[in-house]
Amino acid sequence: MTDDFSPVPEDRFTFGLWTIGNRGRDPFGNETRPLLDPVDAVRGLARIGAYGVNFHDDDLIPPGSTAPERDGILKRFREVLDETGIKVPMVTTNLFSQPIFKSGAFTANDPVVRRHALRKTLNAIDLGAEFGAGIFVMWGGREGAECDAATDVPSALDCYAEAINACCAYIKESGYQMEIALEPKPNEPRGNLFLPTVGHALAFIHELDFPDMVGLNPEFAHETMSGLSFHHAVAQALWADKLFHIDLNAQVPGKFDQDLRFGSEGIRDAFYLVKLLDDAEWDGMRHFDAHAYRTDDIDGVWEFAVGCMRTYLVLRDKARRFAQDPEIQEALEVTKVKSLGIPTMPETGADRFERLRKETIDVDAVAAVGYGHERLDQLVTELLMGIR
Ligand code: GCO
Ligand code: MN
Ligand code: MN
Repeated sequence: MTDDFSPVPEDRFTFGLWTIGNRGRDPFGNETRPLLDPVDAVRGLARIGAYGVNFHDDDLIPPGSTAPERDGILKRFREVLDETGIKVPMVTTNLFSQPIFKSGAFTANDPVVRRHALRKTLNAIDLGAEFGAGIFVMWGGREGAECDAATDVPSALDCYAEAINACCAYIKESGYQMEIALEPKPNEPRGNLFLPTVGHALAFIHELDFPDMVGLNPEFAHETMSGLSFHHAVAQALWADKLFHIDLNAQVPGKFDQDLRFGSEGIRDAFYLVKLLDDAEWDGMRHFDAHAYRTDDIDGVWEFAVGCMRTYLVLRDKARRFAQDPEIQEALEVTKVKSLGIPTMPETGADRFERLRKETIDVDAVAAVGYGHERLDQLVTELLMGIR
């Protein structure tokens, strides 16, 4: 079936090998799906209209592969990319699965572990460059603590910064066109993770040696786990020119990291997010970092992937209707939202504070004005429910 909500590569939707290849394992249960060959994953993505595929080093090249095995895997993968036109916009490194990283990678107390993590990351950067990836995501899955006595947060952050500085220097010295996107998360798998929110990560970037090369990869589920608005977090990242990449999925607040199909929960926040990206004409990759319910087989996986993209396109259509709906536009006038574009103090000159002070207004009259939020919010609700 092809309709107005059928994705095409120009929509810039991407998936990770680990997302469509997710086998349904959870802390209580084993895999419910067989391995998905990366070559079949790429063919499937091309079939459903995606733009690209992203991967961790270990997703493509299983740890322990010999050099000839590695060459064979890369050759097959390159061939299927050429055959399908699927791109590799982002790569990342797995610094969380292997036991050596049980107490952190870039922030492990033992410098032997930190050096091992850095070596693995430099190799993954090379791998990304080989496939033309412009974004390198860093999610510090094991950077954190349960036993706070066993770490020292400021020193751990120094180590975190040192590793990122080294990666930036390596990218520059290698002549690669690549930027780093940090992915904040509050907890899981560690009790507390370093750089827990978009706000923490934004502040951290300015302490780095090459702040221009480092931005964010915010994730819907991660901010929601902290009880924060994802739409607001992304808006601030955009405002700071730091939205380098985005991880889309769905999450219920107060629950474990669910990685649900985009829009399956939190549809309102998802709507405002899509509207934000569309209004800003943001041209980055819409990456779905989510996976199918473990109840499903491979057919369900492709239903899931198509569902993520269709929901995004439906919400994009709603965002455009929002802009054209006369009643919504009228209600927006009442809110005075466009007046945010008026500077508060346009005055210049040495007497500007004096002029501000001299101005008189009718405080009670201004305070008595209603802004019509109830009407506007109901109109948005009706738009989302499909009757506008
Ligand atoms: C998670 C994270 C990961 C990262 C991925 C890319 O909660 O497991 O979201 O899926 O996004 O490792 O770095
Ligand atoms: Mn996640
Ligand atoms: Mn993620």
